[in-house]
Amino acid sequence: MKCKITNKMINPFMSFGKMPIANGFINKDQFSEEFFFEMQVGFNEEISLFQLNDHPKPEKMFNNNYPFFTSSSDYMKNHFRDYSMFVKKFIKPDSNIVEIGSNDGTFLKNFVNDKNKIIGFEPSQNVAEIAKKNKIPTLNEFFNKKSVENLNDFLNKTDLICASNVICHIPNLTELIESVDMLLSKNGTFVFEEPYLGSMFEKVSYDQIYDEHIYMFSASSVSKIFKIFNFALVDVIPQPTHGGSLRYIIKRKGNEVSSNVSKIIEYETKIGLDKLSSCLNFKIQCEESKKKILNKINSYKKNGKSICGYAATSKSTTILNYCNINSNHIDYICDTTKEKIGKFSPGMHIPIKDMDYFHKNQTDCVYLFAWNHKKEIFNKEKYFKGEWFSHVEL
Ligand code: DWN
Repeated sequence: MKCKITNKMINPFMSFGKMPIANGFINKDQFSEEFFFEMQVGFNEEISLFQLNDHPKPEKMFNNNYPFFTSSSDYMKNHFRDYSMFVKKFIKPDSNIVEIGSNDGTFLKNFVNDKNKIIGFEPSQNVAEIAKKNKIPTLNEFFNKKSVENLNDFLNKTDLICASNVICHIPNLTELIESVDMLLSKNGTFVFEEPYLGSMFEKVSYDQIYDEHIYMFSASSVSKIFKIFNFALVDVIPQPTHGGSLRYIIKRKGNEVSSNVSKIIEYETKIGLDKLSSCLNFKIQCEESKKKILNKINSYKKNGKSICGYAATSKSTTILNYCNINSNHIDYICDTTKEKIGKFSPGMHIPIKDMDYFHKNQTDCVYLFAWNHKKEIFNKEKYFKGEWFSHVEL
């Protein structure tokens, strides 16, 4: 595949095999027409960017039936309230604010009572509808040059653009940054947070890689990419969300840069996060992780234990399909999302049940697929007497 920023060929270093749409939960009558793509990953050393070799068209993933809602986690709701407090230092009482991939409006709702003019871009119609119902100004569109070019009130007049767990979903980073450039005021700030490549390598949480996650960023890659477009990474702040994320603060070139940036880039260089060699090491660790989890599950089964999954996350699609774990291993996956309940997991077709089912049917062992929400979930399920496990350390 050609890198969309440098236009150079990148050779994939690893394949996770055939993958379905990570959030493509389906009914039985759709099994035969399910879409799959070969999920290979590559690394562009020139800009230190970890990326998918190929990905389904965005419309195949983000449409009228997107089943992920930011508000499904109380912890994340609090996180977004704190995030909104953090960004207030970048705005005036009447500043314009844009969010890219605003989902159900969990973040923007923290601004609706202020004098700020806000707009969220959300391409999944069912999710955008929820935000609109909650009176959060939302455009049901992908964020690109075409969708921003007629926003006269916002062009060059937006003091703050935010995004969370979204920039890695956008294939054309060049157009993304050019669209940000069209909106941002002279002293405007672009803040986004994403799962961190360094945390994924450390935890061997390869389940962060799926169709929607086209890129895994680091401070090194973000700094190099934005430099090409005359922007600068001026600060970077680690976040505990999604197993370890980084919050990137971007401004037009010429602004003061925090020492956090050079510190983290030095650290990344020291551990080789900017080199293909760490990816090759990660590949070996993924293969070991796969063997380990299969041994664990097979040993539970041999000992007559029942197993279910907890939370039908996008991430679980990668684990189940890469490790070939199906309903012979896992009886069902419980989840709180009504749009997933009653359907089957992508590719492996494990039934999705509601939480009531989980509480009424005592299972011996539970694969925690939402390991990133373990604190919140363990707190809710403190009366569960069985054994929790996952491919990452709990
Ligand atoms: O980037 C993305 C992240 C932010 O959200 C998207 N590409 C899609 C999605 O990924 P995910 O599905 O892996 O996200 P979570 O937040 O790890 O998991 C959400 C799922 O877990 C939902 O289906 C709801 C479920 N869940 C649950 O059943 N009980 C979540 C919590 C916290 C719970 O207590």
